[in-house]
Amino acid sequence: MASAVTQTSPGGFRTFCSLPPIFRWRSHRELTCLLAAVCLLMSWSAADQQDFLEDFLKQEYSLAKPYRGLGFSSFSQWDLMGTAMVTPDQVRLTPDLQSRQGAVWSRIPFILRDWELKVHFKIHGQGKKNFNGDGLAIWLTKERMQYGGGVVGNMNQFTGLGVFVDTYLNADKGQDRAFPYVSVMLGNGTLSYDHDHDGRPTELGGCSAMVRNSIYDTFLLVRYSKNRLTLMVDVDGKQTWRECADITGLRLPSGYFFGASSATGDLSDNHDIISMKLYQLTVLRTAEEEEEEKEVTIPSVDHMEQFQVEVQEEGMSGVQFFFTLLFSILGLGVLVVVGLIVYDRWKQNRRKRFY
Ligand SMILES: [Ca+2]
Repeated sequence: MASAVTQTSPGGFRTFCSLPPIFRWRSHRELTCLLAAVCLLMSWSAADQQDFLEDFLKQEYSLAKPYRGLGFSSFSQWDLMGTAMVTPDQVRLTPDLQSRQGAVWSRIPFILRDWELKVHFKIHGQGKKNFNGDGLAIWLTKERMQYGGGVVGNMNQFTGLGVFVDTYLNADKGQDRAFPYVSVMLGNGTLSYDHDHDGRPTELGGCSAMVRNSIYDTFLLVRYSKNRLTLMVDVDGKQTWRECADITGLRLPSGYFFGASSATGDLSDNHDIISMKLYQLTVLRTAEEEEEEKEVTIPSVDHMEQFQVEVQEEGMSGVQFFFTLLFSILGLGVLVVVGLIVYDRWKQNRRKRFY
């Protein structure tokens, strides 16, 4: 899973086919081997999704330099909120100052089935280790441009996916894991993110990642295909993806919005998004898989009861009940009167015919 970008090397194919240098094939067999190798290489890059083809990049869902018109132009696909500001090198969600909140949100509802989001970000500040906060989050949610909900610059009880890069340990008992900590949560509109416990009660998976004040470029990768969500990190300057979370049976409706947000409290950091690049993946499905992947309207994770939301019929309030009863009685009264009039006329007509 977390194999390296550099691991997709054609060396194995050469051995298998005993090929001479690529452009000097002499026989039909060698040409077939070369074509097979090329096809396999391409399927590797699609299957492992380590080596992106530019063809898959979807500009309309991506945020990258030079951020032209971002946040103010009607042509931009993104909106800024709170303290977020654009500089030539990054979108700074918060500066290294106390009590700031900022976000950037896509304007376009997201409808692709199989995708990867590669996020290049940077968290840095003056504070010493453990005297910084609070982190940033990446979103794919039904709601957008919400403010002040206490969840890393977004609302609580969100509907959809949240990936948190938590740089400050809030919980008393958290010594079993190192911070910063990256984690995934799926909100269904009723679940709450527990900030005081670093989101642990609703966490689906996660890992420690030393992303703060790093000398290396730091990246996150979120992949979603066939109801499986994989989260990977590349934070050690090795240009390899390390698996962080892998969740199967995760059902995510379409039409949601990508976003990134951040918040500082008493402690602070600069939280920068350098790019968010969305890649469409080409994935083949069997008929059974198609059947299995029915469209959903509420996010859920299979075999996890806390993620099943009963859609309840809204009950009538007292006032609604009173008026329903009143109009029913009035309606019935009108019907009775009309009925009596019709009956009376019918009787009169009948009498006239007899006389
Ligand atoms: Ca925290």
